[in-house]
Amino acid sequence: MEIKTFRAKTMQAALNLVRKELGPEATVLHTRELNTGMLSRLFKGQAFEIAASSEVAVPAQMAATVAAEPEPITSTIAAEPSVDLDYRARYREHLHQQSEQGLDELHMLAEQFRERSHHTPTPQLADAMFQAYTDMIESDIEEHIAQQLIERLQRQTTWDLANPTVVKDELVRMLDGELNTSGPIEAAAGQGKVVALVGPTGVGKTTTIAKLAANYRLRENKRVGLITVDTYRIAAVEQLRTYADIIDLPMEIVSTPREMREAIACMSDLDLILMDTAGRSPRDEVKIQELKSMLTEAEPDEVHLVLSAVGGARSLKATAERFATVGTTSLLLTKIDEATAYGNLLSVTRSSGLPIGYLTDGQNVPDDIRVAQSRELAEMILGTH
Ligand SMILES: Nc1nc2c(ncn2[C@@H]2O[C@H](COP(=O)(O)OP(=O)(O)OP(=O)(O)O)[C@@H](O)[C@H]2O)c(=O)[nH]1
Ligand SMILES: [Mg+2]
Repeated sequence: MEIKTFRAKTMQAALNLVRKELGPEATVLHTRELNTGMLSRLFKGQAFEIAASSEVAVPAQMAATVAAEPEPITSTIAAEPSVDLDYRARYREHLHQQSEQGLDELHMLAEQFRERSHHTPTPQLADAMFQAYTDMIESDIEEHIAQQLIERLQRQTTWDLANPTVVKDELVRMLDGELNTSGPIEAAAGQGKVVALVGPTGVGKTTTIAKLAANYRLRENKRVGLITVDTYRIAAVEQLRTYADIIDLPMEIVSTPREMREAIACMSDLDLILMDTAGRSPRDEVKIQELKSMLTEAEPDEVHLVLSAVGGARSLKATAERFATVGTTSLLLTKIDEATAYGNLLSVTRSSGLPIGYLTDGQNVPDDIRVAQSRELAEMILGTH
């Protein structure tokens, strides 16, 4: 039996999600209001959760209980075949009432928000701000950042801030101005530019090296070499070698600082040397130090910290902080295709102060990579892309 959970700012919106995903016959198993505390409701906005299933048939007895008492019912409900249609009708009626009540409460909150604001040229102003604020929270932008952005917006007087579209555009413009991108790797002929990719395990370092190598070699006709310092796993070396063979690139395997010096010297007349490294847990201080001594030997021109966009803001920030010791110069964000919201990326760019170089959005080599653009990133982060 599959039970899915849906969340939205209103009960109606959550119900719509249920219908859209599971169809009109979906059975609602449980509803609850999130952020019920006054403060969390004010700052996170109102939110409702519905657990539903398209497979569960609720027994009559249990259904009666649900209709009378809409408390959480867990996935232990017996999947008996007797569907109580009357229950469904009554329960939908109940939800409908709840959703209307939910809307009233949302308006009440918007009213309170408006009263708190010192700059309210029109009554709609706070509504538009409130909407923008809750949208940002839904896009996983951290609360303190969302508050700060709203405050910055409120200080602007030249814009029609009662208009939600203007508010959105203005937020995009603000983030576009704030986000720093580094542009593509510049690989001048014969300069032997060394670019290392570092990061936690499994984030896509090797795959991204292959994408970069293939693009620079096959599309830009650059002379590219590969170095791998990932000698901990035989499979890791083989993975890179497979790509090196397909793209027809020289590859060196390095396991000591001396070998590193030799490998770099050997490839120094190429245009670009891409260096793959072993995934490191940001908590493993010893391994991070090992990586640091290898990189000290290689003296890379650029060190891209590869981070999966699926990670939460806190863990991304902590990872960037730990890897800063190896001399990271930019961020490379992978698995953009797997993430559902991108507010976390704003947190890590702010905390690390590093520019963003590339985004990758799939497993296909060499296609699923692009140079990061601040405008696109701003729209992604605000959920308007
Ligand atoms: N969906 C998606 N998958 C990706 C992306 N980039 C890499 N992957 C996949 O992520 C998995 C791990 O990729 P690797 O390139 O081996 O990751 P790594 O960072 O080199 O891993 P370690 O060397 O073990 O630390 C593979 O299945 C890749 O195909 C991406 O942008 N999107
Ligand atoms: Mg790897």
